[in-house]
Amino acid sequence: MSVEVSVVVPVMNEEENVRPLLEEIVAALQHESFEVLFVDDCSKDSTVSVLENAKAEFPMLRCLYHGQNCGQSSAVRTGVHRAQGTLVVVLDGDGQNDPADIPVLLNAFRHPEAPNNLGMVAGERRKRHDNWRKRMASRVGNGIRRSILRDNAKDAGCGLKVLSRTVFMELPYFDHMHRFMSALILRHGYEIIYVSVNHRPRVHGQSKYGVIDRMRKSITDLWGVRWLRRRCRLPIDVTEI
Ligand SMILES: Nc1nc2c(ncn2[C@@H]2O[C@H](COP(=O)(O)OP(=O)(O)OP(=O)(O)O)[C@@H](O)[C@H]2O)c(=O)[nH]1
Ligand SMILES: [Mg+2]
Repeated sequence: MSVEVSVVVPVMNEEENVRPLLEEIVAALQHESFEVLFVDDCSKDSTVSVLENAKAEFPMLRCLYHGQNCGQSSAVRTGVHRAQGTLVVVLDGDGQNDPADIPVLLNAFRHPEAPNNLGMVAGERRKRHDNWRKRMASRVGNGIRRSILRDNAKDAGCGLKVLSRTVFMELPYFDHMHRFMSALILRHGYEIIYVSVNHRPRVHGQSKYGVIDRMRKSITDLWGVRWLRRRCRLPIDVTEI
């Protein structure tokens, strides 16, 4: 059966979250032809066996495992590379993104008045359910990134996105690229629409990123992405005669 939508979920040590999240994704997409790819990044807990056990019950579930821990961006890349759909939905595996928002993003992507060169519909979290330290760091980080990259993204850290698979395949890959999707997509001449989405508290498991570590890495990457954007020369259209 052909698949139109591929949902890609990067996970590491999310044993209690994957099963309820899978159920919510399947419920949200009952009117779609879809697959769900969970990409496990060498978890140390029972995430993989929980997914394996769910396979018999959920025929649309695909499970991919990294033999080495390579990071969230790498897991997203693996999932998108293996995806069969023309549209890819990416969301976090910790249950903080609400799968009920997926149809809203898909409708925005397919809307008859959506721009022809639409590359991505990205979520923006309405009300963050994170602690204040994280919210404050995120606000500062978003402000600095926006002023340097001029990418117009208010909430680059929101994990929920719908992308054209071919657009993702054009983007350069580097560790933590998932935080710079808007800037990278604009670099390639595509448009982005932002949609306000729900955000939920993390109920199980632990956050994988510390505030300071995340900021340190993001500052280095910021200069790299700025360089990438400045060094991009692509034609708006190509004509064959
Ligand atoms: N595959 C893979 N996934 C990861 C890795 N680190 C985090 N993730 C997943 O990426 C998603 C986001 O990670 P979180 O720890 O929730 O980080 P966050 O949502 O950016 O930040 P919080 O606000 O702290 O939750 C979750 O599904 C994690 O399991 C990793 O190294 N590899
Ligand atoms: Mg999270």
